[in-house]
Amino acid sequence: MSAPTTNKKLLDWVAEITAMCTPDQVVWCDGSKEEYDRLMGEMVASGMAIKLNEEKRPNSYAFNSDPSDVARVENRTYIASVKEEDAGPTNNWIDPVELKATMSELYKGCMKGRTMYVIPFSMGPIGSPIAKNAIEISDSPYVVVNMHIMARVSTEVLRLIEKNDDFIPCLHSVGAPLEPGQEDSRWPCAPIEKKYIAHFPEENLIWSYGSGYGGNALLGKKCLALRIASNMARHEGWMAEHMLILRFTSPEGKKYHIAAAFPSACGKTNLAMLQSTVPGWKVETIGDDIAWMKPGPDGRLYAINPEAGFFGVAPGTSEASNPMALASCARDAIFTNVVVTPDLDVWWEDMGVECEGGTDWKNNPWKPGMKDKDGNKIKGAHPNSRFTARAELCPVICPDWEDPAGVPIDIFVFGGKRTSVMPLVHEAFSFEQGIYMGATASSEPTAAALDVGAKLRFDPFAMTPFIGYHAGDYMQHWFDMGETLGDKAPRCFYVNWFRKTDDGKWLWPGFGENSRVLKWMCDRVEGKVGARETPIGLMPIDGELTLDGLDIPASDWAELMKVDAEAFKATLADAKDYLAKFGAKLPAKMKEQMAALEKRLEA
Ligand code: SAT
Ligand code: MN
Repeated sequence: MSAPTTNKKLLDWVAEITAMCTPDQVVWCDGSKEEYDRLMGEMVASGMAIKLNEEKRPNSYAFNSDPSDVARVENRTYIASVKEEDAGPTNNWIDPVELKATMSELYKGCMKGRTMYVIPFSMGPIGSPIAKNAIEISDSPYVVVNMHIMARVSTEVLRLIEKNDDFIPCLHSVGAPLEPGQEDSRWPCAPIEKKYIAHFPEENLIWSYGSGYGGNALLGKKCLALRIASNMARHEGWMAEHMLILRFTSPEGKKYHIAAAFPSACGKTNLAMLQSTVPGWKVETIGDDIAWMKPGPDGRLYAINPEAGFFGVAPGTSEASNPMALASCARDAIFTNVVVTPDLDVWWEDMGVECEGGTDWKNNPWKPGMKDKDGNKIKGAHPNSRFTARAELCPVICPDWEDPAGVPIDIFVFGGKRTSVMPLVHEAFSFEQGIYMGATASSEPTAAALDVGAKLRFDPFAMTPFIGYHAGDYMQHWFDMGETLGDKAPRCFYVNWFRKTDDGKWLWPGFGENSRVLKWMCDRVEGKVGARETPIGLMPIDGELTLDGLDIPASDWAELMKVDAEAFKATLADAKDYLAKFGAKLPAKMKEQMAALEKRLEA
């Protein structure tokens, strides 16, 4: 196949990788439907993909991964900056020269017997001033079809690369060369000790080896749009954040844009597609995972969703929890590691529908309630099984979700999962206190035996595994952005949907009812409601956060709104311990925030 570009930089890079990886052939991708259908056809023929029932799940496919390759591998993920101190305490570091030597050895001949795909893609609407052009080279056809959904794969990107002579190179191999005559496995990958997810921030370069799953392999997502982009953003004066973006519109038609950061398993995708229970107020989705934000000409912060699809966790997605996500994958979707039913549809735990059985994610016959030899229930779908769905199919996708200029952010929301202490909602006194809230976002350790007695788990801005440089410098970048934005900075709030009573009952109904909290935030922005000052921030005045139609006893509400100064002192002490690991890079402004909070709690 002759190369469909004249860009020398790109041709040289492709030639260099071809010589190193020695694929049987090189295919330049164009993102067309024809290409998608052809690759799916080939994968169905090879047994890697299952074509689902055309009536029930049109144009959709299921895949099962190798049981060793089911999620991101954080302990094999590296920020290979030239200086170790630039990777900081939240990242693994290897000297880039050493890591390149190790990985080059692995890459040598690694695509033997395979096709090498060259995938031109844009993160963000093609040509948007906030978007980035990139090329992923991969030997996985599964990666190609997923990239078709998650990014904008197009030859138009080649035209932009020719014009700007610039792209972000992303190299990926599953790390499983084939000898002549050797039968391929259904999900080729390399053993864990050979997996590397490597980032070279000084070169804006990504090298991934050995895994075919999710963020390890779809390099536009966490590797580019968060780790590499966060580092570019800090130098270029913008922000790459692990945030959903939504539009919340009032009955009068006033639009508010909210960006929210939550650690995993806190319902980010559900909030992004929330169905409002506040009469007349409506949520529209712009993104469910990543926000790229830049100050606009009017000095406000404008956000785009760099992705084109959702790579959502399947288990727990139901008509009750997130009907909009279900609708998004009703057709044209890819499912990985779910149950395939005898009528060739999909199923997963807590989907809210009965299942008689089928083939589980390990390709074994499966029935609900089945137990292993130790008497433990066997799950049909892997807990990290996923749907890959086109954002445009989401029934509540915002009409402006692809606006190249982005949407102006009014509100930042931070949060974590805490069954006690943290109230339902509080607002920061200032943007700088908002940064403190984001930086100390925390969740309780799980009930797993090893965690008993453990301290809170901190996950600053839900970015711990995704900050592509020193986390102290990252926090300083937030303060710098605050200075740039001045009084145009978004208002900051902290929420906790997960409070429980002492006997384990949820205090707050959650899901669609969370819209009541969002409405209170918009009323605050609008100056329609006041707030009561507490040591930790500004909180709703009773009656001003609407509870109409909810059956919440006054005592439960009091509990949801309680600020226990002693408990907060303990949380602050934990936060100080955690932040100590940033050493001299902990911003002075963060220390000021901690001292001010301490003083307010003592008063
Ligand atoms: O596998 S991904 O990194 O894309 C999803 C996730 O872990 O959040
Ligand atoms: Mn995520």
